[in-house]
Amino acid sequence: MVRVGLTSWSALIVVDVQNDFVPGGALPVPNGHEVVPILNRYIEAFVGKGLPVIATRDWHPPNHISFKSRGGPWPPHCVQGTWGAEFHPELKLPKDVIIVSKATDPDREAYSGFEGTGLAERLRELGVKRVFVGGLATDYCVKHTVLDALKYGFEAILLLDASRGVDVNPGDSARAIREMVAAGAIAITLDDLLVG
Ligand code: VGL
Ligand code: ZN
Repeated sequence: MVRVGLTSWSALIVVDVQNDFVPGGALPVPNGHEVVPILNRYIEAFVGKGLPVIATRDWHPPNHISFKSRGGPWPPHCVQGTWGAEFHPELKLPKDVIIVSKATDPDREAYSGFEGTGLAERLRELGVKRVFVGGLATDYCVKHTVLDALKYGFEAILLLDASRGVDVNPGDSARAIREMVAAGAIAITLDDLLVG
């Protein structure tokens, strides 16, 4: 068991828990809906300590470069303003959640919540040094968000129980977890959280 403290310089980053990424959506992550009740428990812990909660969302224009119509790998998903781009209805985001929209440029893919969003500066202004990251998908946006957090000098805690992967190729999620840990991330589950 790893024990990781919910210190006063911690923030939670909930990655892309949107209708299109759960079963029934346009680009479903297998069992993606399972992260919702677990993330709600993490959210409760952070809100209880008055710590910031950030929710990223994939927020594509209808002609985004990642869509098959433009030669990209994905079916259209998370198009700005559509039902599929809305947060999962059972995700209990606090009223003062910081929403970060990403991959809004039609001509650029952006898997990381830090890419082109100003998130690193925003976190620094809040005095954050440690980010806890969970959501969808482990092998894409969670991975790139965790790796960028480390690159920007934050401590990154990967929430294993609150993340699920696409696994386009079998083993992608397991490889992504190894890559994040090799880069310096600490992988935990809810039991490891020291709320204090
Ligand atoms: C994602 C594929 C395409 C993600 C976003 O949120 O992990 N994956 N766009
Ligand atoms: Zn996308």
